[in-house]
Amino acid sequence: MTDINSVTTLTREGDIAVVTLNSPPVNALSANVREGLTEAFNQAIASDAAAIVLICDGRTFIAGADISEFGKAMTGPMLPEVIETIENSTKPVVAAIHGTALGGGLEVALGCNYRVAVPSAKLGLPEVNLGLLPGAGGTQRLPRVVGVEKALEMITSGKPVGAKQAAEMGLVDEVVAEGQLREQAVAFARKVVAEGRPLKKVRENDEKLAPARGHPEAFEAFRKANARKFRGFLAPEYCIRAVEAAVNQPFEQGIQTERQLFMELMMSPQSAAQRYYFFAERAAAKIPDVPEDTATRPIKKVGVLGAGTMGGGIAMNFANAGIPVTIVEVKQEALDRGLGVIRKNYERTASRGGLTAEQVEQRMSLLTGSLDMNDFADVDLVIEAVFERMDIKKDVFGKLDAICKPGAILATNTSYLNVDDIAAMTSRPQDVLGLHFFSPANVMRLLEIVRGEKTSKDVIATAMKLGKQINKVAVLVGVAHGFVGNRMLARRQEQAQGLILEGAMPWDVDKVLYDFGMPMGPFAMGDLAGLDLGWVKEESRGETIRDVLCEMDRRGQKTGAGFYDYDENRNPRPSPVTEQIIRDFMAKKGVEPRQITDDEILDRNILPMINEGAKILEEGKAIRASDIDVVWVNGYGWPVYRGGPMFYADQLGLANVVAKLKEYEARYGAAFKPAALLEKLAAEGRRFADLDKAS
Ligand code: 3H9
Repeated sequence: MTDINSVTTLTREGDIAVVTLNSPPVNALSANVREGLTEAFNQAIASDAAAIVLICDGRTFIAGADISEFGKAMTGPMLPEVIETIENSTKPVVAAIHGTALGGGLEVALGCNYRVAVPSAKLGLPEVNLGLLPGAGGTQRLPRVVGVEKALEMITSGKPVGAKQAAEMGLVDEVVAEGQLREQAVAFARKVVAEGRPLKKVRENDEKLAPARGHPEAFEAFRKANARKFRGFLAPEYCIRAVEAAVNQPFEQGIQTERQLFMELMMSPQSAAQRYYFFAERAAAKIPDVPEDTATRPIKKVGVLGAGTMGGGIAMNFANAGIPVTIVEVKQEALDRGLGVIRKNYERTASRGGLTAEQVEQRMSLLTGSLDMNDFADVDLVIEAVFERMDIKKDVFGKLDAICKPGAILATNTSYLNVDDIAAMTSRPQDVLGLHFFSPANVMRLLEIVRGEKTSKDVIATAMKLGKQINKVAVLVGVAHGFVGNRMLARRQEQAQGLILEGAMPWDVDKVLYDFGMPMGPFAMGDLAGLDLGWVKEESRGETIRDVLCEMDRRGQKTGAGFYDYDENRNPRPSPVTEQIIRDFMAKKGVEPRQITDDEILDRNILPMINEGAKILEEGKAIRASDIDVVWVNGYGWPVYRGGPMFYADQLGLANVVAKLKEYEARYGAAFKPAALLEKLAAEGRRFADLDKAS
């Protein structure tokens, strides 16, 4: 065995040379790995070995370029050069893949002559998720292996394919037995040698490109079909152009085009935001005072109180993860309705091919309905999703305290209320916390985990782990009205409501936020959620626009009208009725409508949110600025290519943010008074990101 460097070894299995990488955690292509690969391949090629196998130790094959190196000065050989060394080998090279071959990792594998993989392996080009394109030949080689259509799909979606599917596409030459990758890859290499197969390089095979030549309309159709999904993003369009180059240009020129497009993306603010976000999401999983090895409590059975939309959605998460759930409701009718809705949801997924009929039944069999809270006696975790009123929640927690076994975790799904006040109703506040799911709870990935004053560390560790298990992005937040997400949203809502009483129409406000990249604006969102959410007819005094709309039975999409009018397909139209209501309101208040610019609309929606984010940090209600961004990207559709509100503020420059807030404060008052932390950072020329680095 030869140690090439600290992360690369070269060994022999008889006549086969084996290059092994071992660079935890994911064998990313750091300078060290690139150097090791180059040297190992040079030596193996020069040796008398008949063929070469490339394999990785640890949990995965190469998971891509080392993202932490991006934006810094590069040292060592560049990845395309490394791949060229491998591709120019005079003897066959076999990539042996387990775990994930992603991005630059798959590009290395495409530089090999053959690829073998274990069934659990996944192969993909996820660069688009980082605002990039595969920049080491991936856009030129993948279409040569799997054809243009499949390559476009893989590259622009970033979604990996499993080994079996990869084999069907021709991306993997042989699927080998799990746990026997090394032996099987060596055996495969021997077979190639024994059969005297010609040394074919991916770059030389243009066969699968031919059908796309002279058909630019196919690319146009692809753009059109995905326009909604790609809206606002730069990278997917660049990916398409690179694949077009693969089709229309000779390989060498295509590689140049790819490189140029890659470099442009690499310098773009969008990619900077998306790369930041990649690490932000991973940072959120780390809690400074709860070490990663904190013992967790086993969660083998869950209870959910309430079978409404929220409770049902929450229960589905656990059934999806194979954890049995007891759902308790007050009335049989409500329980039946709730379970019926869950079944319908699963059946809808099944009808689209997402689940088999057996899987639907299997998941339903994990859900047990009951009318008796005493059935929570044996659960390890109970989540209440009852009506959002403190007296009701307090009553529920008193009961749960009496019923649940010692050590069971008691969680509230409240969106606003004080978790400490709820915990105080129990004899075990250390076992109480908030698990704030977002609607629809079976779809939305965000989970705010609310840490009460007395919540114990092992309960937090358990909740964070469980969050991952049920495929959520969990963010730990502190007790405050609306926690992180809704607290910031409230500031935006105040401004949006204010703007429509000064001269902007709801659709004017919505358009600015939509164009900024949000999936919809506040008024379209209100119509979707239902304007009568939390509205009580008997108490309505026509004091707000919403009151008037609801009194007219314009309660949003479900009644065919709200702020907007809707056609039978729920397409919105600006509503003359709403406009008149707003005008009447203004007239009554003696307000003269004025022209409000799009810039002001954007500032007034976004700046108070950033300011509130600063207050949240000041009060220690979020651990990091980047955690706030994770909340907004996952829970509220903040465009990931803008990183999140706090990253966006850093990009605007905090001094500019403070200056603008002061300008608006002078015009509109205290709602715009800059938070002390924001003023301090701005004065020191620092960013929110600097706080995170220090933590
Ligand atoms: C690329 O390849 C560009 C090329 O086309 C062109 C170049 C010229 N770099 O996610 P986890 C860290 S772009 C650096 O928690 P999992 C991660 O931060 C790249 N670090 O584990 C974390 O660190 P920590 C294309 C990386 O099991 C630790 O590894 N590739 C990288 O849930 C564990 O990660 C991608 O976009 C990296 N590439 O998931 C793949 N990857 O423990 C990105 C991971 O300190 N990676 N880390 O927090 C992934 O999708 C997942 O990490 C993976 C494992 C599926 C591999």
